[in-house]
Amino acid sequence: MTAPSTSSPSRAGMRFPDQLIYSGWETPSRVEADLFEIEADGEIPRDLRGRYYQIAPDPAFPNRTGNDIDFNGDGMLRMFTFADGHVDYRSRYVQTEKLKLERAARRSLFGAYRNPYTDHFTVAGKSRGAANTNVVFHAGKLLVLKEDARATWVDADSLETYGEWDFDGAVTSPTFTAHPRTDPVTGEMFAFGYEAKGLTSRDIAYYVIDAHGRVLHEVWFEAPYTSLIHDFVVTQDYVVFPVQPTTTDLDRLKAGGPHWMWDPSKDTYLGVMPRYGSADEIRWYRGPARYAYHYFNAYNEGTTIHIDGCVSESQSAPFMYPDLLGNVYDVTKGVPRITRWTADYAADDGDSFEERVLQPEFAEFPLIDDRAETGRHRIGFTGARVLGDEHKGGNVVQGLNSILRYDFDKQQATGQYVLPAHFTFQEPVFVPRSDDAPEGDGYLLALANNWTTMLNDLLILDSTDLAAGPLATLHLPLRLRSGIHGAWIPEHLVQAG
Ligand code: V55
Ligand code: FE
Repeated sequence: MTAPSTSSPSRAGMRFPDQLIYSGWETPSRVEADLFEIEADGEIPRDLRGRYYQIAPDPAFPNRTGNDIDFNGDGMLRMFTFADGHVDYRSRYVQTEKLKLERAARRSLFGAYRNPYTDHFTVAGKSRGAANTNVVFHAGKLLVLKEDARATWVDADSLETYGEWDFDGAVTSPTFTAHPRTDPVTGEMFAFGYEAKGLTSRDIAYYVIDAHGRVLHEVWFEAPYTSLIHDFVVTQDYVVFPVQPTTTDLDRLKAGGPHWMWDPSKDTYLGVMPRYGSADEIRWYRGPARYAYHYFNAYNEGTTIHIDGCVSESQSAPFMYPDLLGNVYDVTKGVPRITRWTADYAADDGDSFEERVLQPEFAEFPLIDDRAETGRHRIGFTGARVLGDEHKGGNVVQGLNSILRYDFDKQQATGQYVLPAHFTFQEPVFVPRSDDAPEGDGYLLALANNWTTMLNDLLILDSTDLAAGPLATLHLPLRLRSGIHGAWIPEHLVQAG
């Protein structure tokens, strides 16, 4: 049985090649499922009422270059619906322009990650957005995000795709970060696009979008150099753009090379601007080469700004972003650790920022209680990797087998859950126990990869007693390829959307 198609479909059978990124946990799952009443051990808290959305790169076709990186797969949106102690599951591909074109051809037409020079000529100028990195709910819309493209609007219940969303034409940047920040009091969403004037451009467009989805404030400026700006932070009074030496090169792209490489010869710059400021108010603070994919949050006390993230001394994903100078990868330098950067916007004695490593363990996928975002956070959670274990991972460097609770006031870990052997974690999300529960008091939801059965569990942990282990474990009859980010949306917000 073949579906009719307007362009000529490939005659060859479809087969993913024998490559690391298509094997193990990263074997494409590709299943669009509806699952009613997931099996569970333990008691699912009845006050969990809402949706846990998570998005994963899940290649629909083998990449036409014969290999790929994880960050290039087509977005598969997953939704766990929690109600009255029961959980249902749904997954759907985000129907991007890319996926629709490739389905019509029954093969991949878009090539390497963020390199249009590797595309089939028939898709020149088409959106390369894979909608595979994060999911946010703002102003009644569920948006799936990929930082090299516009946001994609999807239905919060059916998961049907409405299409790319440019905020009624107000966001003209062709790129939109996968990590917007939200002020929980004003409902404002802070976002940016980088490479905003085209491939490898230094331009950054910054947007403040109000609670109704209208653009309130917009600033365009140039970074000291073009870099992978995956996340940023916003405080009550400032916004911080981290520029770190994972760099690009147009000639390299034209030759079919990787979009990003790690360049340890360059400095890190933190661009600090008042939250509703202008380009001429940006101050750049300088430090040695560092990389942080993700930050917990940042807050300011007067003009002093504290930025908490998971920072490594070199690129933590060298298999994706190789060293430009050909240095042999130093595993210890690639370990991201909970780290605080501090900068003073009013300082008149130079342009450096302070750095303090707070915790020695490998930590990635940091998060806070969203109710503290842009304000002073005291509690953080993060995926972590207990060193010296024999756990398997999607890749050797980033296998997470633990979740850590970190108290930024006490500057110490105040809870940890370590999975049994042969399990690894995907990113956790936090759900407050109630609207007025203290900061960090609630639940953590996290997919656990069971490497024995090659199936997923979804664990529900008490965020105040991680060591006690899961309150409930949901058992899926599916393997869910490694997701990137997710979000918990309370049911009353979904219904009001
Ligand atoms: C990241 C993920 C991406 C990407 C760039 O987690 C950075 C970091 C899933 O796609 O395109
Ligand atoms: Fe991210």
